[in-house]
Amino acid sequence: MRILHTSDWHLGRQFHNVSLIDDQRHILDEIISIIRQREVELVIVAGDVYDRSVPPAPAIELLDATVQTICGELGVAMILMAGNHDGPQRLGFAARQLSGSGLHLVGPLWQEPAPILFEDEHGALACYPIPYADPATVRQQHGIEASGHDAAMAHLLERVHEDNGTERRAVVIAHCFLAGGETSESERPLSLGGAEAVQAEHFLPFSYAALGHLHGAQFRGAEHIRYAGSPLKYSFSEEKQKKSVTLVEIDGAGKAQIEKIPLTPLRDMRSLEGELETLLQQGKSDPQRDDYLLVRLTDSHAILDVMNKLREVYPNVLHLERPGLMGRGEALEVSRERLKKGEMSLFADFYAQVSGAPLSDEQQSIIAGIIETLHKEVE
Ligand SMILES: [Mn+2]
Repeated sequence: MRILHTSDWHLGRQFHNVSLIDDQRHILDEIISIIRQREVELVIVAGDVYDRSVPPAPAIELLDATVQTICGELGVAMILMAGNHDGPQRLGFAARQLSGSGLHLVGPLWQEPAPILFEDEHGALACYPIPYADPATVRQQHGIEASGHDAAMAHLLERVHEDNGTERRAVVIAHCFLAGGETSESERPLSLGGAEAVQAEHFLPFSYAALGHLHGAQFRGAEHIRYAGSPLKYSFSEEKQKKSVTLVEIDGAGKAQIEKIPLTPLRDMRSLEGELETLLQQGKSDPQRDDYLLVRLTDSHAILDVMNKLREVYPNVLHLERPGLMGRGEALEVSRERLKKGEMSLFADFYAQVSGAPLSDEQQSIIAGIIETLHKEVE
């Protein structure tokens, strides 16, 4: 059975007040091409389908169109499971009615394990989704003592193991943080103070564990206990990551063959560092200048209207840092006299930037007089 494992789509996400819906549409189109080309039989989205529990209308439209293509036109089954960002009741609407059509929506956590059953040339294969639930919910719903995420997950996997037995091949789908996992800034922690970690070894007995939550693709404990990662970068901390989906082939013996298939975004997300003039020059011949950028300017003087200057060349600069200025700012002693000198040098920088020439002695004394007068007025 050929399964495409992906997760953390976060449809409807905004980044620095910019909607990523066009980028998400582009990457889902690419995923659909992979499903066609590689003759995928089942698509698993292991949580965080949407970015929030009440997603914006364009995100719902995009998911609707995607499901229509994958399940409707291609006839490929899908499991869409709730993660910590999803509203489980909303995501699970009409799940029982839709499952007959090959669309399996998994919203709130089950009371009894509820496998989704498939058949291939080797026989039966069971998929067990474990949608995200906090330990308090698991405790209350299952009447157990579990104090944290690890104990709660251990209990749920124990139930799955009992339900499935040892003969049938089983894939577990979960949304959790595995101990030792590498995090990114775009993940919302599942609990404060590090109590969120789950031990990877609980997942060892299964053919494959399709995990969601961590946005970088990685495995923990064993090759078949794996995060597919998000299909797009959702923070600048992910700029070095290469995003992908994971193709998993489960053979007759229940062994998983794993292949990562890289994805190419509409616009990449990366950072640039240097002096303004250099960056503007480079940008003119940069074929990727539409990328989402974090710019770190190393210039040590004040510059007027920096963001607009940068955006003339790089239209999607989302965030600006000025380490050059901050370094100098920290060195300044905040005394009255120093502050006055600071104003003068800031103005001198500004003047030189705008006019291309330094202040003359006469101009300097005029500005010094004005600053003096302003300070007196304030006092
Ligand atoms: Mn996520």
